Amino acid sequence: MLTKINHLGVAVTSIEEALPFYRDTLGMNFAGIEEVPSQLVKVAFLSIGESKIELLEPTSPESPVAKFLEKNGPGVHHVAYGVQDIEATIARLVAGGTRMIDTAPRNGAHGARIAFLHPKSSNGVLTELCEVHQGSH
Ligand code: CMX
Repeated sequence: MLTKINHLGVAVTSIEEALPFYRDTLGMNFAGIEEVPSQLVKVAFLSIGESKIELLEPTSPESPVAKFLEKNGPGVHHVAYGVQDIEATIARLVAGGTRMIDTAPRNGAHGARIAFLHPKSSNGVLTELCEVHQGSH
């Protein structure tokens, strides 16, 4: 069902301020910034080998990431798993009693189709399913 960890999401108050640590101090490859209006966030992508980090900066006080920062401060926000068939994975999770935030996929950054599980159903870890197609990240 899951193929690998696709990325870790890290909530930051400012991508501009956080980026030098990941890009310059850790030496990760910086692949650009994209706004995801449906999630009210701006996202910076960094990679090292197969592994990716997304820095998430809220674009509105209504953003889930703004609420997370208010409550917890900056830090790890979610774990995203790659899946081959997101509809089938959602259906399997729902059938098993998992509480989903998204019962239908929505568009994430880089053309991926994504869906979040509720952290109450995943031991307090906000969990994302991520169906990525060839040519996107
Ligand atoms: N990790 C773990 N727990 C989280 C969390 C996170 N990232 N965000 C919220 N929670 C917890 C809260 O601590 C709270 O727990 P308690 O009830 O024990 O206090 C509970 O979830 C409800 O949180 P809330 O602050 O009251 O906020 P909301 O109910 O308004 O929203 C949630 C919570 C998870 C439904 C919402 O944040 C959401 O829909 N998240 C998914 C979408 C998202 O985060 N998008 C940004 C990522 C963009 C991308 O990668 O593309």
